Amino acid sequence: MIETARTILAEAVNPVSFSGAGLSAESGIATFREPQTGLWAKYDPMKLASPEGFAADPELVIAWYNERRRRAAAAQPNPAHRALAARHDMVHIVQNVDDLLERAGARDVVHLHGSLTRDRCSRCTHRESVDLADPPGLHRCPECHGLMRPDVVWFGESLPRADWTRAETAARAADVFIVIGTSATVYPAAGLIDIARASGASVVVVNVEPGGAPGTQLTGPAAEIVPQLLR
Ligand code: BV8
Ligand code: ZN
Repeated sequence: MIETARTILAEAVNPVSFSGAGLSAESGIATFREPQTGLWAKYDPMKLASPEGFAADPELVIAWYNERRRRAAAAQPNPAHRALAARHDMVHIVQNVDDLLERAGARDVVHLHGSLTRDRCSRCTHRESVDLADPPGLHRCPECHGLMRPDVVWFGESLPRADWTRAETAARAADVFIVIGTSATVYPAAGLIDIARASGASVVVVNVEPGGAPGTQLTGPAAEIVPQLLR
């Protein structure tokens, strides 16, 4: 299958990548499907990653994000991040909020769901960059005194318009859409696969689990498959 996919890619004029938590799994960053480990095992990410969760217990939500920030800071880009980052001809659309693709050298990354590397005010447009290795605790906006929160998209929140537009445009223009390490369950992000296919793109799926989104299936870990696919 890898040869079929490599042929498809060799002929591609406008390949685009679309990835989820599986891209960073081999860097040691837990995916959403895995049960949260340790302290967080008793919490539901769907609740913590929501405005309701933050309103109910802002300290807990900030502690969860800061734990994830520290893990992201300690993690290293894996060979899949590096193979993607080397392809400056490709737009990389990610659902992940870590910065491993950027740390691998990628320049054109579209974060559909925001980034752990920034905080934003829950009331005004004030934003701050965050040192993932040493993130601040719960604190207030210096401009309006609103609570600062991670600059990520929570469940029930709409995606940043500019990022969505860039991703949708890229999916429509793609002739090959490489779907890496995602369960394709969260919308509207997962809808990009249908948009790409409807616009005539060939879909190549890299996932440890067979099945999932229809397309050329490359079953195996991203850190092994993606470098072979893109070399
Ligand atoms: C919106 C940022 C509306 C935060 C994330 C019912 C109730 C409430 C809401 C909804 C509902 N039905 C639908 C919705 C909408 C909801 C949604 O889709 N829910 C789903 C669960 C049904 N969507 C939203 O709420 C979105 N907003 O709709 O707003 C609106 C509209 C207009 C105006 C106002 C409002 C916002 C969704 C964004 C949520 N934020 N992340 C944070 O990270 O903390 S989502 C988060 O979960 C990720 O970003 C990602 O998108 C998703 C997890 O998916 P994956 O990345 O795929 O990870 P997962 O663990 O699921 O899968 C890993 C895959 O990798 C697996 O397939 C596995 O096999 C594979 N894998 C593992 N290891 C490897 C591997 N593959 C290769 N190699 C490996 N080594
Ligand atoms: Zn503010």
